[in-house]
Amino acid sequence: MIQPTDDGESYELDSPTSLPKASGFLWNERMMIQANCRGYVVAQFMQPEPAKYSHAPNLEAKSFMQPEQGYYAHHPGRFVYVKDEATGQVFSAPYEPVRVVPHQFSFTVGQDRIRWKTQSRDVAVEMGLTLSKDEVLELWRVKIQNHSRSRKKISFYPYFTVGYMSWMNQSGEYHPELQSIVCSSVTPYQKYPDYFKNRDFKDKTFLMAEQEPLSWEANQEAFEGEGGIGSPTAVHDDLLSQGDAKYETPVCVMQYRIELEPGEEKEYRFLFGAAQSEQEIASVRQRYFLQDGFSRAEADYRASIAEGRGCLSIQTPDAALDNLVNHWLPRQMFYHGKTNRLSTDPQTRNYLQDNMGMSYIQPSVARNAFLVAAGQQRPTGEMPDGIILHPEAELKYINQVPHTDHCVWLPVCLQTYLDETDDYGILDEIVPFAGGEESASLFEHIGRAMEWLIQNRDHRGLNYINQGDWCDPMNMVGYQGKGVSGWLTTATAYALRIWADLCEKGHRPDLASEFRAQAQKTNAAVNQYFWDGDWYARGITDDNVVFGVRADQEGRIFLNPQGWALLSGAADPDQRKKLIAAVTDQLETPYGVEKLGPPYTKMREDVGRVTQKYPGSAENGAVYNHAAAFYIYGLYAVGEKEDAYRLLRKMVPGPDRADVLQRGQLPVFLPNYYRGAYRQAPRTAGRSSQLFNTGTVPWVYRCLIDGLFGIRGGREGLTVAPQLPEAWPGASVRRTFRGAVFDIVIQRVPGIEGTVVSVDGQPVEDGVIRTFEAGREYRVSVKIPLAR
Ligand code: CEZ
Repeated sequence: MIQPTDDGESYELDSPTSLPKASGFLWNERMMIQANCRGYVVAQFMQPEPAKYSHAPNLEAKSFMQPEQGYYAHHPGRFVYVKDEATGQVFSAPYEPVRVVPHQFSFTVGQDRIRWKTQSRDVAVEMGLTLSKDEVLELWRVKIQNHSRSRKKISFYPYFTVGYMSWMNQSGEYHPELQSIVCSSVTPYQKYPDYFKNRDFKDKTFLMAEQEPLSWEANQEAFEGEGGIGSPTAVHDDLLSQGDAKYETPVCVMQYRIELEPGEEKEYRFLFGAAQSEQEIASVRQRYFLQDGFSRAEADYRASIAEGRGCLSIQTPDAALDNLVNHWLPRQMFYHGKTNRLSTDPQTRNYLQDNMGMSYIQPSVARNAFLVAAGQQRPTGEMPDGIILHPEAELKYINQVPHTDHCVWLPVCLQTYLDETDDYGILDEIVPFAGGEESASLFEHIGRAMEWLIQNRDHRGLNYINQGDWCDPMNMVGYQGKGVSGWLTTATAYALRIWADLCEKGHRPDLASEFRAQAQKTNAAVNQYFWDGDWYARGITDDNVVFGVRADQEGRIFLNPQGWALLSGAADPDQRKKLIAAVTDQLETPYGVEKLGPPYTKMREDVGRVTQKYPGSAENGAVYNHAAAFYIYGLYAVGEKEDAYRLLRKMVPGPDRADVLQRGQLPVFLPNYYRGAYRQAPRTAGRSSQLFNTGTVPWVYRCLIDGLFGIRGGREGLTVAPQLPEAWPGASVRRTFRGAVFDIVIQRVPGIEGTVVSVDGQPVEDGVIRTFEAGREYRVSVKIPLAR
């Protein structure tokens, strides 16, 4: 069914129907494309705001990437119809829209390409998709193979959907001089200033062929005829009608008629993408086909993706986890760090966490991001809801709703950057505040952010939530200006604790003790007002109602206050035991730990929009992997390694078939959630959102580095203190750190209590490797006690 290729770099699925939504994604700095095993595609590019070149078949809402996107017959996609000229039989690759059950099928998701192979009777079609390094272009290879023992006469039709481009102006026609079908449109607008904003838009979608087609069709309806998309009339005709579209929904279909000897195959190359003008399309043709830049572009793209290698390569008893960590987590982290989720105004918390992840891949990118974010901080210390990344950009969607948590992420995310690089010099960088009236060191900026968190509180010392904290749709707890967040108050205690440590390490012990005292005071307030006896409450509403407590029928327990109370130090050993038991008992499922439970089934006007989300979806009680990662990081922080590993492992589909089928995704990315409501709606529990935009990945990577393998950087060097699950006899890790490479072998041995570390045979007393040089490799032996 599904298996990684031998080199682990790709994952293969052998059926278009067992995991119908299984998908992979590719990206570059301008665009992103998610393609599923059946040929359906979601693609968008930046100009500078997100735009499409392959649209839905009718007007579609502009929104951010959504979870659990449904597919339908005319959903945008990339397909190849094949007609056996002798028998007239038609099938389509990869599977949609004709849905002939293939004799053989494979869907292979790789690091820099996605491939499909569909064989119906004795004709096979291979389709391969990759991107260029920095253009809005899809690079396609289509190979037709004759697996019969006789000569075959075949017509095949690349069918690339364009959809409903514009209610103002849309058309399509074939341009022989460009060997392309070019579909033109005008992005709709009504205010004249938008004309000047839109006039350079890439409003053309084109399918370009390297080999001249025998015929073509640019009119969707004419192509389908009465046969419909499942059996288009035009494919059953002898030749496509060479039609155009005139304010009609266009399409890109070409026809090739070939004769293949037994065992013979022929390959064709195509480009599909967006352009502003025919001149631009002509230059693409020149560069990619007339000067054969196609293969070079493929190689450049592969190299650009390979730059996203992580700093960990592991070999453990858990092969599926190894594959995810070695081949897919860094890739997903790199995507977030390089594209900022294709937003010109990423949410501040997302921007900081996504770049926290880049600390493990390209620290210079992370460094720049911390300075960019600080440069948009208000002189009051408050951080904005979004970070503007383009001069024409403005704060949109959720960034227009005031949230009060963004300051927390500065020290929490910077800590990872400093652990990896020891670049404390960044704290001396002078950065202006928003408005540019005043500038100060990054150190001062973060200090003010902490002060802002300390003062943005009520009389009880609890942090206001306004219209949301980390949980975006928790928008009615504090919109009247009195409601407070249990999670944010606890997270503030953790941030103050981290900042105190960084002040200490940054040679400001005076401030360190001040912030440490504030952290303790905050933890005390958390215990006074939010401890419910067995777990921590989620918050207190404008009407002073505590929620997320035993007394609640719905939303009785929330995960985030529990995880962060482990991190902030608010929970003492007895409270830890109780909250972990409560989480295990009420929120743990076979698919991971749910964000809250029981999910809300009706609106709570003193909590907000989160309670209106479908029970078990997204923030309303899904296995929300970002929140689960926080909790797992908290478990490692307090040494609860068995719970931590068990929950970490539940994030990865499989290994058993039933689990993979229920989740419905390939383990090539971590989705933002798996459906929850396991105790209420088991039929849908575990289903993947298929949404790979999520802050989960950098936190899972932190769990691996700071927790499971315990190979964490710090001012002194690399601290080695693994927390392997008891079931593992050992593990080996190749860790790159500050330019050096550490080959670490961890083994359980009898007769020892603690962890014994040696480097190249030399014992390292306290497990901190202080002396090492960039460019050198070191053999690290780590001996740990036998399993209890
Ligand atoms: O967006 C995420 C945010 O990007 O929701 C997280 C939040 O911490 C992240 O910063 C938890 O709320 O508006 C909505 O209802 C959406 O559900 C967004 O909150 C959510 C979606 O994942 C965006 O794709």
